[in-house]
Amino acid sequence: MLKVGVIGTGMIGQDHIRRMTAVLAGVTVTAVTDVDVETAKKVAGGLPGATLHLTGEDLIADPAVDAVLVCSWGPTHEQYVLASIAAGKPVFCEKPLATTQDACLRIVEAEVAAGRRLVQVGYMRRYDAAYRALKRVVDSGRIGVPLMMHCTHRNAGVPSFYEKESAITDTAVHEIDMVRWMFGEEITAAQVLIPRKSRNGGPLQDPLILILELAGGAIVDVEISVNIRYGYDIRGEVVGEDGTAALGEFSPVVVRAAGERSAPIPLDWRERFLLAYDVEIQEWIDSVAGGGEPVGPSAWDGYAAAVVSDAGVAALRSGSRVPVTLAAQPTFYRAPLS
Ligand code: NAD
Ligand code: ISE
Repeated sequence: MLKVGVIGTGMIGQDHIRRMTAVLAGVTVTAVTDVDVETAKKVAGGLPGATLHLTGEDLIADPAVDAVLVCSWGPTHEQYVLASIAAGKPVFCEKPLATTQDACLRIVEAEVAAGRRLVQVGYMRRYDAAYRALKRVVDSGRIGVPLMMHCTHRNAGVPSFYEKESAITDTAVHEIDMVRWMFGEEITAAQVLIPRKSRNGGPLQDPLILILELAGGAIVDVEISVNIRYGYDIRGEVVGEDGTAALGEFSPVVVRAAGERSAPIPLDWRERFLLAYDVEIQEWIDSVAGGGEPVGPSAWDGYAAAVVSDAGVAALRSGSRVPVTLAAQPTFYRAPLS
């Protein structure tokens, strides 16, 4: 039974605790912490036998914690991931790995120095049945060489701490990781187009279109709308030389009534990616239980996504096309992107 400590008991922290206690196998949540002590106390109250720690560092040092799940805000990820590596404990870090590429590189360097993989990053689209099916079609060659991909990432709304740059660093960063995995190639440049501003966007520039260039010449466009109001809508279509392949519609039911055909739209990421998170966390548990290494998105993947995300932010601010340059990849990470 893998004993997991959770840092950050907000929205996704509570959702991962729910799945680890009620859905998944081979795991028990033994400790929690949050700077919001009242919330952490409430969450700990629902976990018989779990310890409430006042700091993330105390939780990481707890002998009753075999592995760490970091679900706190992005700017706090680096300190907890580095402390977990120093303690020799596997750490699953929600995206982004860290909020700057320099911080991600420090994590990469610490993991390489530790000499074994300890870090996995929460890019859950790689575990989603629809994205996996789309990748299987692309890899099969059935639609020919992929030339373009059109992506849509729409949120009904976003929290009040969300900033102009968050559209890239917090939202489109999922497409940045997914595209590297889907095409098996690095992203080489980013550009941002700014359409007419939505009246629902408040102080944000909403929507945005992010254009990503890939090493092999394919081009990907990502519509990012984070105040679309009607629901959470994720789409993707790959255009190949001989055909196209797109993610299917999410809804499990279609209603025909009163002269209309309708289907429900998910409210947010928890509903749309419910099963992907289940598979992602179960595979992580199974891989690290008994001293094994994680096999999902690595610290290098977290670093590569951060470099592209930084380029996207620079492109948003400057209006220019910004090239992406990655550091030399340590041989430690030289495995296929898939
Ligand atoms: P949230 O604000 O609901 O929860 C974050 C929690 O972290 C809060 O309770 C906050 O008090 C706590 N916290 C902040 N600083 C801390 C610190 N130093 N130590 C301990 N706790 C601290 O946010 P959320 O939506 O749950 O997002 C958390 C992380 O998960 C973010 O990195 C976000 O990008 C990521 N996320 C990923 C997905 C996904 O689809 N994979 C979805 C949502 C959020
Ligand atoms: C959130 O943090 C997520 O990761 C969701 O998957 C994404 O859709 C949303 O835009 C982010 O704020």
